[in-house]
Amino acid sequence: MVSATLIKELKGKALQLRYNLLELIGVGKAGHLGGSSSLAETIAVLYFHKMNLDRQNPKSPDRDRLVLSKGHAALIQYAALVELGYFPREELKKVKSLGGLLQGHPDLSIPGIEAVTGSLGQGLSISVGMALALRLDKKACRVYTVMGDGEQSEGQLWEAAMSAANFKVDNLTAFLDWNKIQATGPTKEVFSIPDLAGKWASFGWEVFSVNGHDIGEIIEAIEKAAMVKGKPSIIILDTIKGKNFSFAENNAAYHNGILDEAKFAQAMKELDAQKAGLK
Ligand SMILES: Cc1ncc(C[n+]2csc(CCOP(=O)(O)OP(=O)(O)O)c2C)c(N)n1
Repeated sequence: MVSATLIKELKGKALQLRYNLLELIGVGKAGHLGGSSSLAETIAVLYFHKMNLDRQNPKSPDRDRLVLSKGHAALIQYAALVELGYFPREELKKVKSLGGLLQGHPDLSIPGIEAVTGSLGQGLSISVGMALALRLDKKACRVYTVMGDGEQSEGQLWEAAMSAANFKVDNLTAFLDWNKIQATGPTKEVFSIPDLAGKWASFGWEVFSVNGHDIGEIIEAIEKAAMVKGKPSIIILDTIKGKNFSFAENNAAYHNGILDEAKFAQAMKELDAQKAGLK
């Protein structure tokens, strides 16, 4: 049972991540709000509770790794890395600008980023390699990787899924952000992949399904996944794309949409209301 104090603390972190998303996106610029905000709770749990990290040394060999396979949602990772102190806050305003540190997709020049991603389907292969290398080095670290549901149509991903099962990669936990919407519309209309849980199980993975906005459920699934021996695990996160921004929820227009001044102000107001509710 996860303590109420911890849940409250991590809810506060998830809220801070969403404020950081707004700072990153700003007014009048395109930004991946939808698929970033669907991950806020999971990213908060990983970076502020579960992952073993050394804030003074982001490259510590004993760190846990997080590979964001759905690299277009980099903003949610930047939102967390800045809170860990991996780069100065001023960088948030310079995202995607010449001379800025933060690229539109994850890049190895950014402290805390483990892999270059953005071409969908590659992050799981990278993660399997990392997990195997850590096993060879007899390191107790875990590798976490986050995929999207639209991304599930990439063939390379299933090759990686088979190899992870074949090599019994049990130091790897994957997440599937099942927000049911991809870039241009509902995933089931763009490229339908029914029974994702059944597919992953049939590929030899241990499958957990949780409410991806419920911090207690996420923590419990991560802990159960860490106990699984002899096979990799995947946690399917039932989420809402654009979560906590009413105009963006379940709305493909905010996959990589632009916030005008009115929408930005509304988004801020909605987060402020949530903040007041957390007190
Ligand atoms: C190989 C490849 N093909 C196409 C794209 C363009 N693209 C960027 S995001 C996206 C949709 C991804 O949907 P999903 O995985 O569900 O992400 P989420 O909705 O969670 O943001 C696509 C097709 C890409 N980045 N890589």
